[in-house]
Amino acid sequence: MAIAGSGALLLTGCSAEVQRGWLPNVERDTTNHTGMIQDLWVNTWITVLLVGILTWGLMLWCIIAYRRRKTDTGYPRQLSYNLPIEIFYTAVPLVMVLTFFTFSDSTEKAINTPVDSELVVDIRAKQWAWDYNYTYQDQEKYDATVQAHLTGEEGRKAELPTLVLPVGKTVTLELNSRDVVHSFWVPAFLQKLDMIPGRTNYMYLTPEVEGQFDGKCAELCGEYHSEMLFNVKVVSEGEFLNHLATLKDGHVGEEYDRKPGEVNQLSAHTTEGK
Ligand SMILES: [Cu+2]
Repeated sequence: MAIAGSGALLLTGCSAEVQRGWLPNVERDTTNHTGMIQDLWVNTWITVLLVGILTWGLMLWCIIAYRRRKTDTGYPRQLSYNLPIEIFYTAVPLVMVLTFFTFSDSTEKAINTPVDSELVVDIRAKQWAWDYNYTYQDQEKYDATVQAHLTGEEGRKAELPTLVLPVGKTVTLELNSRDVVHSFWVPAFLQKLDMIPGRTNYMYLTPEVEGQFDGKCAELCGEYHSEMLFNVKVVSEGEFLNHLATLKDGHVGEEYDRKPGEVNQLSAHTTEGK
C-alpha cells in the first residue's frame, strides 16, 4: 500500500500517457479489464524500480566503501559461509517473487473468469483474414471477410475486416482458427490470445469507450501475416444493430476449416494398401 501510495503521488500531475505507463489503451477503462491491467503494470514497475534503486545503491556502496586502498597488500580477508546472510538473501527474493505472482495471478483470474455474455462472437482466423459470427439476442449473423492489401494509400485502412462491438455490453469472443496458429490482438484492449486449430480459446470483455481501434494477428502465420489486420469499432447499440442488419443470416463455422485429419486418414489408407 505504501509503495502504491507513493507511486500514485509520484504520478499525480504527470500526463495521461505516463499515468498509463505508456500502455496503448486509449483511456483507463477502454474495456472493463484495461484498468486492472494498467494498475498491475504501473505498480509492478514502481515496485521493481524501488527494489532496483535499493540494490544498485547497496552495490555502489560496497564497491566504494570496500574498494582496495593504496595501503592494502596481498589478498583481502577470505570469507565463506555466513548462514544468516544466506538465509536472508534466499528468503527475501522468494517472498518478493511470490508477492508479484499473487498480484499477477489474481488479475489474470479476474480477466479469464467466464461471463454470461449478451453478445457472443465466434471469430475464425484464416490465412489471412477473419470470419466473424455474431450471436446477439435472437439474431445469428456472419461476416466472412477477405484480406485487404495495404498500399500505404490514404483510406485503404477502411477496407480492413471490421469487428463491430456494442459499447457497454458483455462480450464473449470465441477464438478459433481454420488452418494454422494465429493470434488475436487488439493492443488498445491490452489482451492477446492465440487461436489454435482444433480448440477454442475464450476472451471475455465489456468495451466501455466508443471508437475505432487497430487489431492484428500476432502470430507469424504465413506469407501475408503482416496484412492480417482488422479494425475494431466500438459503437452504440443502435449502430451495432444497424451493422448486424447489413450482414447475412447464419453461421460460418468449422465446416469451412481446413481439415488435415482427412488428408492423414487418406495417406494412412494408402500406406496400408501397399
Ligand atoms: Cu495469422
